[in-house]
Parts: sequence; C-alpha cells; structure tokens
Amino acid sequence: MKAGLWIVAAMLAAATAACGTSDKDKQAEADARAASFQPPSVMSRLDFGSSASRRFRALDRNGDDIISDDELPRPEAPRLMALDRNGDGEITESEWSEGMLARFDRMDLNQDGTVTSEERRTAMARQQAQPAK
Ligand SMILES: [Ca+2]
Ligand SMILES: [Ca+2]
Ligand SMILES: [Ca+2]
Repeated sequence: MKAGLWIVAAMLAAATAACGTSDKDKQAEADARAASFQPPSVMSRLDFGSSASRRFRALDRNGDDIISDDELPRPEAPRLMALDRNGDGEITESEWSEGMLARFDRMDLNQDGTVTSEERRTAMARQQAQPAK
C-alpha cells in the first residue's frame, strides 16, 4: 500500500511539473523565437566554389562549357555578364569560377576562408552604399 501511494505522489508531482504554466510560456517563447530566428550560416570557399560550378552546369543549357548571353537568367544577366572578363559576350567556366571566387573573397571580410551570414549582410550593405561603377 505504501509503495502505491508513493507512485501516485510521484505521478502527481510529475504531472504538476509538466503542466506548469511557466514551462508552457517558456515553450511558446522558444517557438516564437524559432519562427523568426534565422540561423547563422557559414559557407566555406570550397562549398561556394562547388555550388558555383553546379550553377554553371545548370545555366549552360546546351552543354558547350560556355554560358552565352541568352543562357543567363534575365534579372541577373547584367550582374553576371560582369564575369565576362575578355568581353566576348560569353562566360567560360574559368571566367565564371574565378569571378565567383573573387566575389566570395570580397564578402569574406576577415579573410578566414568562410563567409558567415553576418559578413554577407555587411558586404551587401556596403555594395548598396557604394554601387559598382
Ligand atoms: Ca552554353
Ligand atoms: Ca568571355
Ligand atoms: Ca570570414
């Protein structure tokens, strides 16, 4: 009998703890934070390079290892055409990857080989403050 009472008491205690309003409030607060929270992201130079080359492959629709003007996505076309260093109107894979990595290096403000979401935000804000000539 004594043991049975202990179990009931233990269950009551556990139930009280689980239903405590303060715990619920904390949970709701955590949920709200999770909903609005953007996790900090870190991109390494290597990851950036490989996602840039995947992008090159995706854009090169006819598979000739060159991105021509008509293969560029319209809204980004002028920005991406800036990668065409020799100005022949086509972006080769090396122009693409070197240009992309140069962009990465410009965003990597402390030059540690990774770009955090913080650095990206700062770099974007700078770009908007002084538009490219
Ligand atoms: Ca092509
Ligand atoms: Ca070119
Ligand atoms: Ca960095």
